[in-house]
Amino acid sequence: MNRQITASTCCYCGVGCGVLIEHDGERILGVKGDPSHPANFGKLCSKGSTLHLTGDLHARALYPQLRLSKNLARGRTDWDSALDHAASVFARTIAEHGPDSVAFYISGQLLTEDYYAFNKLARAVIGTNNIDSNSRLCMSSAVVGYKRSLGADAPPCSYEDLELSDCVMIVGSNMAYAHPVLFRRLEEAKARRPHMKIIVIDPRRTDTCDLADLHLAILPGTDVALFHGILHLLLKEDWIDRDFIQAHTQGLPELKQRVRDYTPSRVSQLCGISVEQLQQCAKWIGTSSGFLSLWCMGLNQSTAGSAKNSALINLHLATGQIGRPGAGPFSLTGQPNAMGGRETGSLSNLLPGHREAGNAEHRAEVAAYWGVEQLPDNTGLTAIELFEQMASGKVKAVWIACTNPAQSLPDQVAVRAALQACPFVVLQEAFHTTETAAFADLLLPAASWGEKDGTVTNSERRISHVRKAIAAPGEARSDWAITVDFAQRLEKYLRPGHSSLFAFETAAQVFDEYKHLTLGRDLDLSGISHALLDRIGPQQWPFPAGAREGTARLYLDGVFPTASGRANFVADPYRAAKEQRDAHFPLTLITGRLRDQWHGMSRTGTAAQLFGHVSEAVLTLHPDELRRHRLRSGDLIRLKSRRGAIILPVSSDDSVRPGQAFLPMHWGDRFLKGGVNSLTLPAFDPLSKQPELKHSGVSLEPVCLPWHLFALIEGNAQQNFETLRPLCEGFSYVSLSLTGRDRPALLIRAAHVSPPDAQLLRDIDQCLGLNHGPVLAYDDPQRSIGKRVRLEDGRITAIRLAGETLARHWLHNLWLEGRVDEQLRRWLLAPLSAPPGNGKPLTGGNNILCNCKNVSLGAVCAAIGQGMDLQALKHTLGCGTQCGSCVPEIKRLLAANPQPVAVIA
Ligand SMILES: Nc1nc2c(c(=O)[nH]1)N[C@H]1C(S)=C(S)[C@@H](COP(=O)(O)OP(=O)(O)OC[C@H]3O[C@@H](n4cnc5c(=O)[nH]c(N)nc54)[C@H](O)[C@@H]3O)O[C@H]1N2
Ligand SMILES: Nc1nc2c(c(=O)[nH]1)N[C@H]1C(S)=C(S)[C@@H](COP(=O)(O)OP(=O)(O)OC[C@H]3O[C@@H](n4cnc5c(=O)[nH]c(N)nc54)[C@H](O)[C@@H]3O)O[C@H]1N2
Ligand code: SF4
Ligand SMILES: [Mo]
Repeated sequence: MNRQITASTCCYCGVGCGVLIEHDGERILGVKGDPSHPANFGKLCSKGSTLHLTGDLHARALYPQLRLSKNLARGRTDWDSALDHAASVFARTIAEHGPDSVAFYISGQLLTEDYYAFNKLARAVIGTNNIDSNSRLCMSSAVVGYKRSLGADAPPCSYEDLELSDCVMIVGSNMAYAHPVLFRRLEEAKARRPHMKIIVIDPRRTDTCDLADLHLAILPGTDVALFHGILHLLLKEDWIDRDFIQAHTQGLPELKQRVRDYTPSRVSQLCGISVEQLQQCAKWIGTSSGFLSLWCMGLNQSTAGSAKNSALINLHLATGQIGRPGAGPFSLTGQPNAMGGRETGSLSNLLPGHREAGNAEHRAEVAAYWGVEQLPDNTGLTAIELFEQMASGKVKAVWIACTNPAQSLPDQVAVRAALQACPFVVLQEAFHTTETAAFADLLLPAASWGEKDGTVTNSERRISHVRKAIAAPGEARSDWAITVDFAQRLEKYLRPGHSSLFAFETAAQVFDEYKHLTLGRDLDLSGISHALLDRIGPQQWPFPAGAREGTARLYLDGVFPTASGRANFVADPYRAAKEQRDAHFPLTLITGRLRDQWHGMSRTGTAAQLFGHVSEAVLTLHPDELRRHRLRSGDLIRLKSRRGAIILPVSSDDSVRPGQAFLPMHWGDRFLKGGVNSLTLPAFDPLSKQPELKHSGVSLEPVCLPWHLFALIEGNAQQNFETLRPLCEGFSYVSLSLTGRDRPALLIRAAHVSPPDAQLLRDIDQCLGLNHGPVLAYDDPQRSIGKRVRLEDGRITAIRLAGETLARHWLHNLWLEGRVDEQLRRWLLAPLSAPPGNGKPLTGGNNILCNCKNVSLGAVCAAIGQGMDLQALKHTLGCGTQCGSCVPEIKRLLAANPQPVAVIA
């Protein structure tokens, strides 16, 4: 076998780590961190280091599929027929209803070249600004924040600043989970320079708080009040930089007026924190020599997202903490190329090169470069509006690429109705399994990680060359190539007789055309090419032609890209989140990330190992809330908002405050019936149009679902998923996950008011391989109880419990251990179902704390019980020694179980 290494980047988060892909030209065999990549210097987190285990081919979209009517199933077709059909439908729709009757909804996970091709297609060929991306759900408040406060959409800092700062404030970001490799860097910096203060501002006590000197658990949505309260104190104590303010800013007088009312006592009340905490926070910010802030979705995903961003940047302007090492407002980008999307103009209101679609001069510049008469001046639709207009019938054809809106947009009931109503839905996807795929009239298979060539920009403005290691499976093609091919076909209808605007043959050519649109702009990257990146490695923009290296920091001279050259203080008032808790919906639901899952789980959900840390969808509530609702951990409840309801188990966790609840964002309808975003609200920020995904008002209701189902089947998890999930559709509660490591299995839990008819259960058993062969079964139809286990080669290979499922933990564990004993045979053939141990979850839990070394929570707890400290745990169990993602959690366990003080005799 011919083993090769290809240097590329990780396809997950905006840290943008370099990876070395090990492959044989056909299959990817392993991944390692790239020691020479300046984003990670060889480190990877639990997601990056398991990339080669994800992306099961059974889940991949391999061939174009088309259906000619909504009530038909899609059938396989070829690329020519698929794209000809798409071009004719788009052309007809545009001819009959105008260019704004079609739309594109794309993604921060596309490469820069893909984005550029889509933009040129929408704006130059079709003449619509209806092109928006999932970055609308992610970064658009940061875009507005930077532009309003500083004049351009540019994070001014570098990762290195995390090491050079004296006070790092992490706001609405759970870096330990969402930007882990960067968090490791901060941990190391703090260990080296313990005087560095770390402040975390998050309603929940997350793993990120493990590093904090101060955690402000503010009430959800109150950040603007907090920042104004901090500025009030900075002004009062004279912890401001008068010279900087004088020379480089404007607008402080209005802001002073505004923050006068944000007194410590008022702010402490609004935010639910103590006056002392507020004062401590202001003091560290005001008196540190280098103040850096890092933020993410806790600020952006809010109806006050733009105000939150600018109120935070105000603090940097007041203290002059910008434009020097170790200082500055540093927005962490979520997706690997959300930055590239902003650069190429992939939000409806933007144009390539940080231009505005609403600016006539900008439109004329781009039109001239593209050689078209004009660009559209109609306002384009943003994500939420786009789906509203699909529902109302105004948008009649939509092209969705590299995003899964039937999982990730808020108010799913409305989103799914919109997708259903839209006459022509094209989906360009790497995986055929997503919730959105069910709505696609045309499914186009896309190449994915390891199979594509292009560039991405990470959070610190650093552009990396993403290299292809292997060919895409089946007939999957690169995104830019699909777009270019479609554009050429559409041009025949819309620009007959003109030469093509899409004469691209390689990704490098697309990049070279695009980069000239950045010439002379704030992000000027006209000096970069794929070849240059290969020669000198990843570079930070601006990188104008002739430059020898990139730019680490912006605004060193205090000159900002505004009309006056001065940065703006922004004096927005604090406005509460849209949905406050009330008598009907007494809890605030917060949504966010898990450590080992990525968004809708199309990729991470194919690797059983990544379910080891958190195995299923659970709502976490403060112990007081459980008591108030008379619930115990594990009980099923109906969680209701004004828009929808889902059923799932609760668990007790004092990291959320009373009055709040937390649910990971990852569980869509495939993994948890209904999906998380059935509950969330589509209300958005007036400037950034970013929806308030973080907070919704919810209530809990008890449910009475006496009939339970538990099933486990070893073997082809994806295939089993696809056959079994539809059979469960009629049950009220349905939750799927994978389990195991070397022998992965699909796990199903379901519950319903009454038993299903016997045929459905037989169908389920059929799929589980439990209708024949070496199966031990006990059925009591009278009581609707049944238990079946398949035994092969002395091991359990499938399990189905129906009626009641008390034995599930015990059986799951027997399966994990590959053990079969007499006790099992006796229990299986006995009429009563009570299992040995009475059905309690296994002590310490089977949950895998350390994914790299496969160390369970139970094992770590047992070792802590024996008196081990972190070093000893690392030494004996190996946990925390590889990617380090589990170290914060281990430290928390250690803190919760103080070691006995050694007594020296
Ligand atoms: N493991 C993993 N990593 C990822 C991703 C993933 O899916 N999985 N996705 C990537 C993407 S696209 C993104 S955008 C980032 C997101 O990265 P983060 O924004 O760090 O992640 P979240 O968990 O969504 O939200 C962060 C925190 O905001 C807090 N929060 C909620 N409301 C408020 C509030 O009103 N104020 C404040 N101050 N905080 C609040 C939540 O409690 C949560 O802990 O992660 C990226 N990295
Ligand atoms: N409740 C709640 N909802 C949220 C959030 C939240 O915090 N709370 N966060 C929001 C945020 S910040 C974000 S960024 C969104 C993310 O939401 P989505 O964009 O829906 O997330 P993904 O599941 O990553 O979708 C990317 C899709 O692209 C496919 N894909 C992978 N590689 C390729 C490729 O190379 N080409 C193509 N064409 N397809 C590919 C994947 O299979 C996947 O289905 O979710 C948002 N939704
Ligand atoms: S931190 Fe993890 S997920 Fe993010 S780019 Fe690096 S390896 Fe990938
Ligand atoms: Mo995101």
